[in-house]
Amino acid sequence: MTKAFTTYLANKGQDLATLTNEAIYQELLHYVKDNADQMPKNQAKRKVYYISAEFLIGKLLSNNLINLGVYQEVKEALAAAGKNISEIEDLEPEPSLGNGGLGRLASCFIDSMSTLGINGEGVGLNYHFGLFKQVFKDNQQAAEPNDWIQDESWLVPTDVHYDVPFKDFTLRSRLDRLDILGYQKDTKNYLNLFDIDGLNDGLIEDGITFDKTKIKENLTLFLYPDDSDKAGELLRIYQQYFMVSNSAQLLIDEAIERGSTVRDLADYAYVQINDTHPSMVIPELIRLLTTQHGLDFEEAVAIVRQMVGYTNHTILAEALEKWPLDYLNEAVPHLVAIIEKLNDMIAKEVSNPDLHIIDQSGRVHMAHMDIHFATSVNGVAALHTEILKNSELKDFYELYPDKFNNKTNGITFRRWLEFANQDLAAYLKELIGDDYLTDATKLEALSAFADDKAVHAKLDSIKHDNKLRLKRYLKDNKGIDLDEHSIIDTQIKRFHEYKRQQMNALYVIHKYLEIKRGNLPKRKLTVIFGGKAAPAYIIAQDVIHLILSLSELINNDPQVSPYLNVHLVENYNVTVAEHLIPASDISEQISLASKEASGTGNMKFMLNGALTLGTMDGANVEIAELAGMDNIYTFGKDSDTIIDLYANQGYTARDYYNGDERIKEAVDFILSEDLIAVGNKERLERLYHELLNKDWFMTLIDLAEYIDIKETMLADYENREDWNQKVVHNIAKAGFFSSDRTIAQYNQDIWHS
Ligand code: 26Q
Repeated sequence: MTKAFTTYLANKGQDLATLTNEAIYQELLHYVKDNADQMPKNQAKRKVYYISAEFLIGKLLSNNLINLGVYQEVKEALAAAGKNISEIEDLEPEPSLGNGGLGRLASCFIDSMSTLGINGEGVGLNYHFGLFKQVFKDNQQAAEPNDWIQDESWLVPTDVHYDVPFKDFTLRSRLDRLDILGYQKDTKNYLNLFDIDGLNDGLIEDGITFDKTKIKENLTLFLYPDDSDKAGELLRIYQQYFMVSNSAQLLIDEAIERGSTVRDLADYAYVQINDTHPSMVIPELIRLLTTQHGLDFEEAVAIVRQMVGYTNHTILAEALEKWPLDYLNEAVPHLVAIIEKLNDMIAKEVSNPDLHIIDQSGRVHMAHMDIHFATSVNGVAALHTEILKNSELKDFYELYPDKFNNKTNGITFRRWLEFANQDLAAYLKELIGDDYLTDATKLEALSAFADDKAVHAKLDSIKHDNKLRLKRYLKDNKGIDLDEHSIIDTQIKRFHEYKRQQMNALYVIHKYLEIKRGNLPKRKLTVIFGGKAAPAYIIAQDVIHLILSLSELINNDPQVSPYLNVHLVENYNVTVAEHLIPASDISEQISLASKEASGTGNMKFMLNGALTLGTMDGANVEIAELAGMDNIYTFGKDSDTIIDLYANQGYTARDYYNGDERIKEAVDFILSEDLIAVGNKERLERLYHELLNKDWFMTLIDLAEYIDIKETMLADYENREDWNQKVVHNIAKAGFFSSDRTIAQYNQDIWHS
């Protein structure tokens, strides 16, 4: 039983009213850690190891308080002492152990594993400076290290160490853990983050550049350091091997401790491989079982074949990892010997060389290795899994039809509703009770209120309050002045051409020109972007530059800014998302169909009462099915059409540019004097030529439809009754997207834990 925070403080002779916010934060940290300490670790026999290079966990204080069931009580105790819990939350640094969707998904999954009482843990790396911190200078992105680890943090040190052998040296690991508490659950799990002892942050030079060759000192400095050169790629291999060797050693040790003879290892452990970044765990387990535990090669392979599953998160060819054998030989030659034997095994059974692990140019296809040796191969949304089966991995599907399955992604409602949107959560409890926190399908009871005007009014007022809260946050932290009376239209995600932020930017230009011509909208529109671009991804940087330049031009134009504002929020992260999503009216999910595996932001917006403006891609398809086509705004070419166009090289950007005056005018504006005056000519020219001459992700193919449907949506917003009816239907059907559902399916179909 959790003791009250005030009692805990009183026992230490402390009084809330006299403590500073910093001191309260420290006390809360210790209070939660003490509670977690007393909780037994889940001990179920078959343990799931969710290995992932990324865990985008977000701040932990409030999430832990919610899961302990004491958030309201602590919030009220603080308020009674004249303190504000959100000011205390502000003091916690946000770790940036992930890029985006895949890392955030892993974090929702470990929350759900604990909540469902599954013995399942995350395993990854403790990057001390995480993903870079994004800063804007001269309307461009620059990267700085995010120094997130403080003396007192959520990390719990352990005395677990392993030796990880590389070609020329051996690195000793250390393990720090985070307690992962389930929602109102009395057992806990861990997020295991491996690290090295000799890390040297003195290697960091300007921004996030550092000596990539000093592996013994740099291994856990950054997440995905720039891999645009060989040293960067090699470092990635070192990181990946370090991660999986530690995972494999931990898993075997823990299984033996729980009674395994190693021959029955698969009864004690299951490894879920989160994209191909941890794929080397397959040969590493085989190596350990043969060299340290006395099994012969065939026995070891047979065991490993029963205990790993692979999740694919992308169909972009460039993101599928293929490591040159030469590189692997430089870092981990002992693994190459095993990978070659595995490849020989497969080559004997499978004649088609396209399905082998090692290709003719000596590159190791990590996904191929996974598919051959996993019990399960899954995609992350229904459409994505169909595309894997019917096109991207068709030959593999024909070989192993039973391995392929879909697990549509989900999100944890504790963070994305209960915490992020406290007013909405409280109102839902008033209307339908709080069962939905543990059984999300209970939200369906809301449908009964779809036409209820009092409910609509309350939803409007909650949204408005969330806009005010966002306004304060953006003013205090990001230097942005938000108009809380405007329609808030939000696109937050990594910058990538396939996600088509540039299409949204072209809409903004169109709208700007319309306003300039005197076609004034009924209500002001605020278009908000957030996201980072990989430092080596030039076009994505150019799109960021376009948006920042538009923002400067438009927000400072007295003729336009009463009707239209554009903001790009600096250093988008989980905390920013927690503020933006509950305040948004429109959720931009406009990827080129077939390219977004699932998306999870789309689910968060739906749950928080924003309406989706999206293509029929990823999980948008399921959102449309569940909410009903009348309750979401879809547009654009479908995935079959796009896949055909790629197969036949059937897309020419110029045809669309020449075919619609609005498109031509918007694209041409990129090179207008007005924009060049605030922007960088070289970047704008490069983007203009890219859009006209290449446009690999087909921005222009859907732009006309996008403009039209967005206008429809803005007009529909004025009918508050219809709009709120759609909002209610969306929230009511969002239950399917709980990560508790997703994890229950993984456990039932794959893990059998
Ligand atoms: C690969 C090779 C070299 C360097 C980096 C990488 C790399 C790094 C990160 C490849 C992929 C990623 C991340 C992918 C990712 O976040 N995918 C997203 O996963 C979400 C969860 O399943 C989906 O919802 C998104 O649709 C998908 O884009």
